[in-house]
Amino acid sequence: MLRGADRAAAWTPSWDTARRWPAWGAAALALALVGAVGPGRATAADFFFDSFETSAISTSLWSQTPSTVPNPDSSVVLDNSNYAGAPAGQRSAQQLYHAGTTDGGGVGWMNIGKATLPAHVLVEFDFKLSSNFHFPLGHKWWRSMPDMNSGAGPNDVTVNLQLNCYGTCWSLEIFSNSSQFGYRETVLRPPTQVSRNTWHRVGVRLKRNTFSGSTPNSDGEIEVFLDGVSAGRQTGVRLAGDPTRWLRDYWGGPGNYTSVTDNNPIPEDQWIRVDNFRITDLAGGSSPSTVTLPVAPSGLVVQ
Ligand SMILES: [Ca+2]
Repeated sequence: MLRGADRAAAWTPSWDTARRWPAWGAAALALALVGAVGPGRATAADFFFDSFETSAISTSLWSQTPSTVPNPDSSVVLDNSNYAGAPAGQRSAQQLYHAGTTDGGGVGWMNIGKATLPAHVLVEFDFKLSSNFHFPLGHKWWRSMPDMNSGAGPNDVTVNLQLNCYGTCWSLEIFSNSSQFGYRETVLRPPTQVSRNTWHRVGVRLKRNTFSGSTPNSDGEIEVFLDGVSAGRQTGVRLAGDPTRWLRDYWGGPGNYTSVTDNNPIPEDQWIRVDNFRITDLAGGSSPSTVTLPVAPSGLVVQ
């Protein structure tokens, strides 16, 4: 098993975008086999983590500043994630969606007004859908912006992860504003398969583009994972159009059920449970990422 530092370093090899697993070229294999002995190796660290083991959604971990409005459809329930390797516990968070809903049902735990996210970040959470879960055409699963109170400013980026196509594709959507360099939209839409009544883990990796002075370079990266396996990745992305504006506020799980476009309302009450919401800083630190990268074969000699 790759250790944390190795996992973080393993982000750098070139991935085969046509396959679900990285192409283990000689350089990548050598990188995996030499271990954490190289100089200047990037490491990973938790930026945020909640296993929802408190009796109610923690107001110290989750902030909806300036106004905290409890969502009556958000709660903590006795159902701990049993995703492989998940921490032991008893509880998870639940978002209830009522019968008849065609839109709305926003997640009731958000972080607003706290620290800016790392420039290279992995956001993951375990989730379970009720056995009667009815997939809409589109469903916003995670959202992040620099400032959710003010909305998207003229130099802000908005990131949406949606479970679209009636539950058969992810849609990772980057809306990058720049008053100076124009608007840029990037959509990554890999196919997926999400089963009900089973704990899964979804992940989103975002690597902010660099800048030449104040000019944004199109060298950012975005990626979606399901159960630790890359579902799709895109390079050459402009996420930030302004070096002073980056993601800060975010949801803690799935929000709006958006079936208003297909007039296909929820037939009966259903829920999504979330556990082990984790944000990992892939640019620095020492804690391991929880995305399971392929393990390099042992006993091989790299020529
Ligand atoms: Ca838990």
